[in-house]
Amino acid sequence: ASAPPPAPPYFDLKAHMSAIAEAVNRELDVLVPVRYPEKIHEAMRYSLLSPGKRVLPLMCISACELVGGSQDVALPAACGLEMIHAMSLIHDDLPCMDNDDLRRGKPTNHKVFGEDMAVLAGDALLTLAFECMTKTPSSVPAGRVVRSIAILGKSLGAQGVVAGQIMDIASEGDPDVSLETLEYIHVHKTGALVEFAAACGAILGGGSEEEIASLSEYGRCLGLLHQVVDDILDVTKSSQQLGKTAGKDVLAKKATYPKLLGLKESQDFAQELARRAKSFLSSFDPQKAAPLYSLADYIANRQS
Ligand code: GRG
Repeated sequence: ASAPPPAPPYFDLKAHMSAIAEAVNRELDVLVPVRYPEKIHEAMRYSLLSPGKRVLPLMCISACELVGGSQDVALPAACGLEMIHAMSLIHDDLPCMDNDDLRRGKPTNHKVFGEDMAVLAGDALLTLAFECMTKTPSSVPAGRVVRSIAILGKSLGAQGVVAGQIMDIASEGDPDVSLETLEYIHVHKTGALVEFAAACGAILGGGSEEEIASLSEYGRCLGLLHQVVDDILDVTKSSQQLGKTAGKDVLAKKATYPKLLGLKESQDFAQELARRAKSFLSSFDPQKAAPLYSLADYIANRQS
């Protein structure tokens, strides 16, 4: 095993997160105005502008700044990432997928706008995201933009997010899902976009090949970490809510890390993933890498 990373300097992640969320939200509001035909734009805005943590933009912008780029270089890609995140949630909630009525505490997109509009709002957000990726300042060499877009296409398609979603659907209700399959699902369904967020920030910011590779690995670890922690919280939260049998029924059918590894082992695995993620930052100036160090701890230690 490699040496543990150095202790990061104190960093106010909350303040940094709010500042980035504000900048991104302002930009998203401009990028998707209500215009003719109004209903589709309203459906897009409903999910895109609903309050989320904006973790993907944070990763993208922080990776860009870490390799010497500025926030305005990564902002269009950061907005594109949030559009893709929103579209994947809209489609994930559809009756033909997870069939969820609530998301971020509000009725899901198809519940408000209808299934047809929700599918199209997702399509429109996905295509707008690709358009958005090209809107970098003119100082950014076109080759970096093209490379980012190529990786994005691959990360989302049948070798990436879509592959994870397919395996997730295929293994639903299967009592014998293996640890390998569970990891495949998470690494593709969630990890691919998180990995891209960090890699694309590094590419657009002009990082070296080593820096781009390290930040991709960092993102990959954080994507999996997010899902392992999600699984752990499913168990620990539902054990605090005895009597809520509906949630338990869903959990009983779903393959999760605690179910396959045990709770303690899953918690250890989460700590190991956070450690591994941070080890990919060890070649950077710790002061400059502080946002990404803190983000790894934040994702590992979140309670909800
Ligand atoms: C991307 C082409 C393409 C198709 C989508 C539906 C689908 C195919 C994939 C599902 C992807 C999915 C829903 C992954 C889970 C992502 C995830 C970690 C969601 C929760 O993120 P939070 O809690 O969200 O960070 P907030 O609300 O804070 O933004």
